[in-house]
Amino acid sequence: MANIEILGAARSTYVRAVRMVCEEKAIPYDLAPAAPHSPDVSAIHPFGKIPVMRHGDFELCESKAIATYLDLSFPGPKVFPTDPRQAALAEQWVSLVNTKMDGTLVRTYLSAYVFPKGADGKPDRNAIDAVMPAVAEQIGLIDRAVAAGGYLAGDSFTYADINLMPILFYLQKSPEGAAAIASTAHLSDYYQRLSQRPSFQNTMP
Ligand SMILES: N[C@@H](CCC(=O)N[C@@H](CS)C(=O)NCC(=O)O)C(=O)O
Repeated sequence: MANIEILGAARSTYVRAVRMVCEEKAIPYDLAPAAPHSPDVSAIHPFGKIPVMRHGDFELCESKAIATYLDLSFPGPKVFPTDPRQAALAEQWVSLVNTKMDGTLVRTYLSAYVFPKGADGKPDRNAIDAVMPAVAEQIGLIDRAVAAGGYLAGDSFTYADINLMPILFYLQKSPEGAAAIASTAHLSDYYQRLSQRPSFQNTMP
């Protein structure tokens, strides 16, 4: 059987998450650099988003679906728990991050730095200030979530953590995001601990 082929850009948080699954499970894979809406990507994802995956003649899009396929198809540590409650908690956190927090933390806050729209090509200070209450609220929510068990879903590392870590990586590199994480009681430790994992180190953008 052919290697797993992940199409996408290394800088994408969603691409990094599926690559981290490959690394955690020691799945051989190739990263084929591809931009959103490029022909190869749009042939697989109906809205042209990255990552997409090829495995032999099987093609798949959407990071969570790709992660599930990898977890079910390959040996190695499970990134989706089998215990019903822990599995549901992992799903819950993937959903919360992808449907709400990605919009606030990545598409609004971080994008203000990556795609500056202010005067003189600088980041739009008003846009950043406007989103900061929501950023602080969501950082606080994650901080409380990891307080008890040290992970998002109970007391073990799951795809919920994998899905979040690439976002925290960029937050750590932005002034207000780094300050917000540094001020937390638990999230700061969580980030430092999980960022030591080889799957995270081996997928640096
Ligand atoms: N729901 C998708 C989201 C993927 C996504 O938004 N990828 C971004 C890059 S991080 C992208 O392709 N953006 C281009 C666009 O939305 O047009 C997934 O989980 O794979």
